[in-house]
Amino acid sequence: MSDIKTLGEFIVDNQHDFPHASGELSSLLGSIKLAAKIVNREINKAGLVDITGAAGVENIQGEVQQKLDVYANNKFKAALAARDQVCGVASEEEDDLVAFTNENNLNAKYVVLMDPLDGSSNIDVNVSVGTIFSIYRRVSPVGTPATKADFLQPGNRQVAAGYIIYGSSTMLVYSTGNGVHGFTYDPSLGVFCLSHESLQIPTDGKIYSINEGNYIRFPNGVKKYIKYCQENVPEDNRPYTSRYIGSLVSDFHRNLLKGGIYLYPSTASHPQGKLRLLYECNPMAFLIEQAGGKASDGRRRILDIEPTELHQRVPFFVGSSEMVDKVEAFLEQYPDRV
Ligand code: AHM
Ligand code: MG
Repeated sequence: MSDIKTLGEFIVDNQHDFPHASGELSSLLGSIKLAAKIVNREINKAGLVDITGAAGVENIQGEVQQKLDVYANNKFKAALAARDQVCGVASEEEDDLVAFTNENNLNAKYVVLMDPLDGSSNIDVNVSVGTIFSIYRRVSPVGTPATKADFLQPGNRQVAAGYIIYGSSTMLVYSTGNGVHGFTYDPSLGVFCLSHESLQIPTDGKIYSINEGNYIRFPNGVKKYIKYCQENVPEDNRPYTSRYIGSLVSDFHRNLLKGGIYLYPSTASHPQGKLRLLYECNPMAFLIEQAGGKASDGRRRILDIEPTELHQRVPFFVGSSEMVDKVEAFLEQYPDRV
């Protein structure tokens, strides 16, 4: 038998990476792994919706079917609460933070922020979606309920972050600040197997990912960058390639492996950008920096932004470092909007 390493084994082997490790973060990552498998199973069945009943409709057992993003939120929340390592969560699916009040949870050290099912509008058409998560040490005293301050920490204080991509294969990709590692799910064994150790994004790339339908509403610097990508004729005599799935995790994952940039700038309808700083941009920024890339709001390092609100939005440029540098240079040169 070949030497397969499972995610569980890898986490235990690398536990010494964390200062004062006592197994809590490993256990926490284990609960994310478990919820990922449950959500993966449900997503795989999504195409059967006409047979099993749509969201909001009662199924044969008399249960009301949940929307998948609500389902994913509940499963991740339950898995995180059950292992006693987390004192609270914040989620795209929750208006406010959720503080766990069980005594063991009150004594837990960590909080988790998540987008339980990003790009969920893609499910109906069988396109890849993802889960994004971000982990911090709490700043409030152990033994008390989690507070907003535990969640409003800048991204540079993340202890770990990652995503699950429910794609043609399901993968879990994460970092605890010692490189980025990817694990591919083997459904026959029910385990995530190490498939991409120490991922590094190429410093430059030829793929740009942006919703060009918003073109006329983009800042001038972004328009100039898009034109640069279209007109630029690199050595192989081709312009850059445009690839946009409309599912951040999938676009990010492809660009991480191949080299590229994902852009969600401010637009007229989303003057602060569309993506959420705390549970979409920060975890992806943490991962990309760990992989040797860069994440910016056009001027500032994403990880250095001091958050003020749970659901705060931010313009987002993430990917190969030279590509992000180029966008920043255009935005500096053309600072006006129209
Ligand atoms: P969601 O959290 O409501 O799913 O929105 C986030 C998603 C990203 O996954 C994706 O990159 C982006 O929104 C697509 O937005 P648009 O349709 O405006 O291009
Ligand atoms: Mg989202």
